[in-house]
Amino acid sequence: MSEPGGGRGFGSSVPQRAPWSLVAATAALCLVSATSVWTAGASPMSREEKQKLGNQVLEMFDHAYGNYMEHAYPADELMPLTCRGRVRGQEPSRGDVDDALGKFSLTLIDSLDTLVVLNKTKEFEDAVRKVLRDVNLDNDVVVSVFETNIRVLGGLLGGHSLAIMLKEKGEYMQWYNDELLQMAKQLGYKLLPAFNTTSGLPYPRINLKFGIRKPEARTGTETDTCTACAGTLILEFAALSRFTGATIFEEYARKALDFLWEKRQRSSNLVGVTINIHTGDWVRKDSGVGAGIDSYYEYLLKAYVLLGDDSFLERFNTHYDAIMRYISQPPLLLDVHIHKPMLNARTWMDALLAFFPGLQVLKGDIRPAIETHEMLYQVIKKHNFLPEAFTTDFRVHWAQHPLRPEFAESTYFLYKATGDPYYLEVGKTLIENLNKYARVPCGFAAMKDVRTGSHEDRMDSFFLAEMFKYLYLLFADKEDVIFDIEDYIFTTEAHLLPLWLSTTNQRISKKNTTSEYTELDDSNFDWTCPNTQILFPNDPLYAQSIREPLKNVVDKSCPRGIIRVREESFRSGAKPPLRARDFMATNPEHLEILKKMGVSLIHLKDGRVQLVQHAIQAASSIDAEDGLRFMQEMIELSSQQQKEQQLPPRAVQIVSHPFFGRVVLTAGPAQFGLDLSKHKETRGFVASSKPYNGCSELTNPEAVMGKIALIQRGQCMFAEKARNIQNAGAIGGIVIDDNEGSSSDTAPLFQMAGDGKDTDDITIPMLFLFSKEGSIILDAIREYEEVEVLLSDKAKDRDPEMENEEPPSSENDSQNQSAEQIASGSQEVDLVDQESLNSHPESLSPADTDNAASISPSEQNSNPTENHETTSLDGECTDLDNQLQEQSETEEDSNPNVSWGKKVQPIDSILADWNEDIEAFEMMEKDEL
Ligand code: DMJ
Repeated sequence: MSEPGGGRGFGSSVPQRAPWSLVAATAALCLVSATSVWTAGASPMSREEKQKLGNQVLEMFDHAYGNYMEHAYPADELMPLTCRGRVRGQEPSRGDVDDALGKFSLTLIDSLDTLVVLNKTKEFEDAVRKVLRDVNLDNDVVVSVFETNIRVLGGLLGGHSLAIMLKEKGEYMQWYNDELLQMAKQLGYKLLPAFNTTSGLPYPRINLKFGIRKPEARTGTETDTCTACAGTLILEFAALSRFTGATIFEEYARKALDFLWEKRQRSSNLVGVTINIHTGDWVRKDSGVGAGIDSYYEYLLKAYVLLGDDSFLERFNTHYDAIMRYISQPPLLLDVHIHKPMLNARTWMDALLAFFPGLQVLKGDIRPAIETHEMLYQVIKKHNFLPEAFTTDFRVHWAQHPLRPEFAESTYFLYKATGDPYYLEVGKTLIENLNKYARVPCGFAAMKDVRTGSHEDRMDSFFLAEMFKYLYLLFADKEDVIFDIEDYIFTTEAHLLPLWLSTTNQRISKKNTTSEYTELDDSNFDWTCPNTQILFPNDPLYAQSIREPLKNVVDKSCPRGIIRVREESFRSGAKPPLRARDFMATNPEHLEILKKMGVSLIHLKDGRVQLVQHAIQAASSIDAEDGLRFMQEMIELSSQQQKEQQLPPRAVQIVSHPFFGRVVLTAGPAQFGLDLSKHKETRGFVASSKPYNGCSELTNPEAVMGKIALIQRGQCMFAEKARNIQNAGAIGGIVIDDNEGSSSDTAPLFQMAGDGKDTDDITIPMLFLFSKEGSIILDAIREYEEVEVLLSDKAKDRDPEMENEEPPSSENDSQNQSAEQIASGSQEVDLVDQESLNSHPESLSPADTDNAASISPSEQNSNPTENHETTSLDGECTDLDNQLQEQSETEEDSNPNVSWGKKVQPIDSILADWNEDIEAFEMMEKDEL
């Protein structure tokens, strides 16, 4: 076992112990030398260009931070569309995502060390004073322990780390006397009651004022937490212990990590997504590197770097080996089951896994990092941002994008590792897309739907904590940062902790950690600093040569074709006796088969049918397994069905001054009037109709003539409103919800149904806005009088002329139950989910009602593509390739900004490329669970 690291001192080298740790420390010393060996490949970027981009990042940060401080502070977050602060309790609840908000000026604290990285020392000094003056950590609010740790505790510690660095330099922060650290300690003590479980795993939530147990706490009844939630504490808690000398924090975080390690699945060495904090049983047994697990792995490796404890590296390496064996299917990273790791648990990936290439750089495993990063970049090029989830054939699964920084983080680390200017170009694209699609007059707005370009009224604090740091550092030379970034490690929220902590207050004895490391075979693991000569064996085009074969992976993928199937995961020749797609609830033979498989069918009052499996009731274990397979298929079909029923949202884009297309609102479509899909759009000034409900002949036809009429929802059918405004000469209509406070951020969109009669007479486009989005237009009218909007299916690029006019403003998962869960207990599938029937009940047409009642699994799969996909594989791949090409061309036509090429790879070559996968896919089609 090696000794912990070197002494304190800025500019001194990182710990002088295991040379391996040199690369782990953000690839600081070893990999950075690759920058200087780079000689060819993508065109190098000039110093001027890098500086220009760096300055652009600074201006963007000012826009985001300035607007937060001006319009939101002291609230936790900025709502950039309505230009105000998000105060918990005053806005409709968004569920778990609100648990990050503790009424403690979250964004300010999360931004502290970003200010120093971006060389805004004066602003940092002001911000620290504000935190000390204004922030209260004793609010009666239930917050997430995980989020509070990484954002607030991490933010305070990052702020403290840089405050003492600045003080030592002698110019700024001379008055500082560890006040941020005292606050961090106070917060640390507030979080400790969460660890009062027999396992040592923390409760997921805590009341900042009342803790866990007190009746006023309103929390403490939870039984489960996510692995990342329990396993992402060690950096902040250990730093707190080492800074203050109070060892209890590091002890608690270590104990939680020890427990997770003990509970890893022993044959696969993987961990599940959620765990019972009392029993230690895995609640969700699917395992990946994204949501729910991500930073657990990150913290094992980084804990080794920061604390110099080899046991963390051994654990990380053991998990990493398992990840590369089971989850990594280059360029994909796909979830598997911890007990059956050869079995994929889903066919989509989430955006959080985009941090993983960065972690692989830290580990020194560059090739798979380059591959996955390139795949992600192609998804981004297609949709401008990484959707929250996307399928293995790179289609959007969840369309939101809350301005997550993970991809920028990996881009930064890959640039550090390879020195390849390609990654600078990638960063430039990220900057352009943020400015083009997410920038609004009052900050940057999360994307509600990357396909339409519509926004959510939300700018998360991690956008300031992480995105701007990584983008700035990507283009910065050493002299552009006022301290040596390589003396620090980034936490998962990109807060900076100094590496000298490894030798400070090391009073935590290793007796607290498990002692079984001797059992582990670590012969595969490299304990030496990766040599850049080996990483890039005299070949400056190394990274490019890895990326090149992946260039068309997104455009030309054969749907699901690149899932590697592990043949041993299937019983030979096994397939469920009844495929979900063939099932008919009225067929007695099918019902008999269901019974044998332990699946019962429940007819619900509303006409839906529900399937429930009790494995124990199956005729045999083989039948139980068949039942499990059938249920999994049914879940997939049901989810597909729900998606197909959902009409994509439409966009209302405000194009007049001062918005210039920058604000895009999510709107619901109508089942009548002009269909805005497929490139159709209507542009015009808006005018309120009189009467506002539009339920009778308008009394102000002159005001709405040739304009887009605003009408309030309620009191008559949507179609009636449409006819009245059309008769008055309106060229379109926007119905605004009369339920105050409603928003597409929190309520499901629906389509406005007709009135059950023929609606062919309605020819103007009609869209629906919830009240919050509607009030953005109403406020704009009040302020600017003339407000012009564009109604379409997808936000259009801003008018270049307008861009010239206006310089950038400087003012300021239920369906992922694991196989084991199903086998051991029961699972249910609703064939038709009420919420996905998107015609609003207020005016549900008879046709919709019929449709809802008659949906059955056998009808639902009548789509010839789907049937084709599962029957004839070779033909399928060819056909799907053509379909994808068509789809790709259509999207390209509709969006001039889409930059992926039309270069058509010969079909033979695609087939050759994927031959192996096609065979595997064929196997999967026979036996897929
Ligand atoms: C950040 O808060 C942290 O990086 C966390 O680990 C997961 N991701 C969010 C931002 O996407």
